[in-house]
Amino acid sequence: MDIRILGVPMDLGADRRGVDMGPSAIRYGDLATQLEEFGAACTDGGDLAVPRPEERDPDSSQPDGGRAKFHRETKEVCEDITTAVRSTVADGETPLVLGGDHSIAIGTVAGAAGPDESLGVVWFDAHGDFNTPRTTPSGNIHGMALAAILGKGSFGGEAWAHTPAVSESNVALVGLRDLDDGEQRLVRESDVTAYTMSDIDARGLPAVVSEALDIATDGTDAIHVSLDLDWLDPSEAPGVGTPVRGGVSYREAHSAMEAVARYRDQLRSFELVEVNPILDDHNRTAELACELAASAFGKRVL
Ligand code: 6HN
Ligand code: MN
Ligand code: MN
Ligand code: MN
Repeated sequence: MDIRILGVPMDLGADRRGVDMGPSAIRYGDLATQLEEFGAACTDGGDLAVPRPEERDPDSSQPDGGRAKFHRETKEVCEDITTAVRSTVADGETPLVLGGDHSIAIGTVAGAAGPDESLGVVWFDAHGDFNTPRTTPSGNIHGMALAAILGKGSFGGEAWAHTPAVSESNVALVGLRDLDDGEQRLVRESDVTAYTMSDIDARGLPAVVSEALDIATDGTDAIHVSLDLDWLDPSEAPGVGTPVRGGVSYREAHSAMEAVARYRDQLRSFELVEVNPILDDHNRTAELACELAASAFGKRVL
């Protein structure tokens, strides 16, 4: 498998500064070496340019009364991500996109989905990222990323990235434990499948993850896997912008990524987001992100 690393030092979609340093911290965690150790060929495509929030006006207000901070800048960056991901796929390589906050997924998914194809998505996260500019309590686009991908909400007067390649019935969220009220309603009304931490408690992680992968691969041409590091319990992954107690354990996270690796022929793109080195404990979360990527791309003990 040929992997191309693409860094997106993006933090316009989140309140707390620091996730823009995620790509650097993950590379410092020896990502490329870990992938090459088990035989993956790995190139680094460098970082995309992202404007600094201090240089811009967040200008969050939307014509319909909603709020989405830095929506213009975020759209521009996402277009660049889409272009970079598309050309990576066209070159026969698998994009491994390093965030940055979760808003980058809007760009990644649009680039991963070919014009006449269908794409399934598995979204590992404590959060639903299913707000719209009208339901958001924060105005932060990282909390709206999945909704935007599915064409929900109005940004600058129109739906954002509506990616026809992604059908709600092929989207699975795994590990939810923190949803805002309006967001909860939108998840319920949608056709996505949402697994909460309670589902994982009741059924066990392997059963839930295998069902999520079934949903994403059912009738689709390929899948995108988005891994928000706040999916893990903060005791394992303290370096994230929006930690929530009660997440999955170190072993459960590896088990899930090993399940992803069983579908690596269908794995179109993979994403590591929300690593915040400022809040981390000696780069532990970034190193964990590297390990989990290696598991997802097929690293085996034996
Ligand atoms: N993430 N639901 C909160 C919001 O502001 O919309 C938190 C979102 C967190 C997003 O972790 O990718
Ligand atoms: Mn701009
Ligand atoms: Mn997220
Ligand atoms: Mn999250």
